[in-house]
Amino acid sequence: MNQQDYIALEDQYGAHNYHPLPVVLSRGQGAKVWDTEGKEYFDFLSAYSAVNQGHGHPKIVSAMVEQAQTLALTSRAFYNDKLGVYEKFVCEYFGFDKVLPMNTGAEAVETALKLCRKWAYEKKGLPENQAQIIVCENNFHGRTTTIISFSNDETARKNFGPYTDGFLRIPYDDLEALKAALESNPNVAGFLVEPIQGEAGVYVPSDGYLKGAKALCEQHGVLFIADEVQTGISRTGRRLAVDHEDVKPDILILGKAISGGVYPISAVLANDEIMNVIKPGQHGSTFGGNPVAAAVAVAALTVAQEEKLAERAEELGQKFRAAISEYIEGSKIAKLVRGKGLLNAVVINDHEESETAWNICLRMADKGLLAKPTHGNIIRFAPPLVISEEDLMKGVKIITDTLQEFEDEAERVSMAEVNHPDHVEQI
Ligand code: IF1
Repeated sequence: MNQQDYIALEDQYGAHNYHPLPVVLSRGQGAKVWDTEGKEYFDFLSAYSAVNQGHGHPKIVSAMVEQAQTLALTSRAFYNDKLGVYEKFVCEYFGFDKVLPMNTGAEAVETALKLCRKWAYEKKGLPENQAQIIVCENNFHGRTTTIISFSNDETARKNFGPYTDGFLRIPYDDLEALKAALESNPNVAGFLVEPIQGEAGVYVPSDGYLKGAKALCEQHGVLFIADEVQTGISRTGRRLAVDHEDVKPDILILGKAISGGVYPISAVLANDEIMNVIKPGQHGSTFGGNPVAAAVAVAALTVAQEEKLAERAEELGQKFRAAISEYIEGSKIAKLVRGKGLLNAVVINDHEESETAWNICLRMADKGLLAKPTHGNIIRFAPPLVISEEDLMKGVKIITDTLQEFEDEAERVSMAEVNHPDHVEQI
């Protein structure tokens, strides 16, 4: 089968809930992936930051294979010899009393919301069914019915109603708005926030925002819930993005790279006074905390630590932004680069519905670099954190060469317009 055949299969038999770049991948190693015809690419998406440790990491893969050959799934109806070991490891790693293991990011967000509400009724004493959770505009926390209920992305939520109640939405990166919401609503149980908004276009809040938000939550006896599904596990140059401001969330949500991308694993961490409100039968999952997941997560977190991935992300991220900024200074097509660590985005100087960012991604793929637009005019760049500096800089060259080609083409079109306005109009 050739690439078109594979694409045709997905097109015919798969639901059309994605719009992939026309690249068919069949192998990955470290920061590189290869398509079915053997063409090599730098992976600057990392499966939306799930593959921080690089494709096919031998320690993570062998932990998975060995455990799958030994015992894969018991359900939580019985104890197993891997779960407790992982739970102790992850709690000590992030400094919490307890963890609740789940599988996907959205499930972990749901878990955090349930935990927060239950805590609010049983510990804070809110009247039953009145708890409110504050969320931010342009949030992205997953795809479940409840989560999309508090999204303001019409594509994600339209015609999936009726929606779940109990959420208040305020502007992101706005402490005054948070303060006002907390002061005017006595029934607030928690504040759910992404330390950097990923889907919104790698929107980094002002310095001090997370610290200020945590302080306001503390003042009002409200739980600060950090969704680090995308920003966690060393991606932004610290173990967690909240570490940049020394903020300790009351509830921490992890997913994606806690498995190194080989297996769906997510986790919710909290201290006893919160986590202990959940009793047997009140929450769970068939696969959550299974032996393969437990072994994989220990290996993936160990790799992040041993290979100093946070330090690498910090250092390489600065080099990436410096190189791209230098190019952007003289650029008409790229407006700015922003991000932290190796979670970055370039904003294209065009309106949100334009095809420019998509076309740039197609051209970069031709040249051997994979990235994806978000919101039409923003391109996210998030390579695996194990990428070598040399490969990162080769990636930068592909990005800037491609942008330059688009500048030159735009220039030619506008010159043609000046010289032959009628001719251009016909095109
Ligand atoms: C899709 C973006 C990334 C997340 C945060 C929870 C989840 C996610 C902060 C849910 C998931 C994804 C899922 C993927 C696209 C994607 C994404 F473009 F939307 F922003 F990563 F960049 N919290 N993010 O970012 O985790 O249930 O998927 O395991 O198409 O939905 P999940």
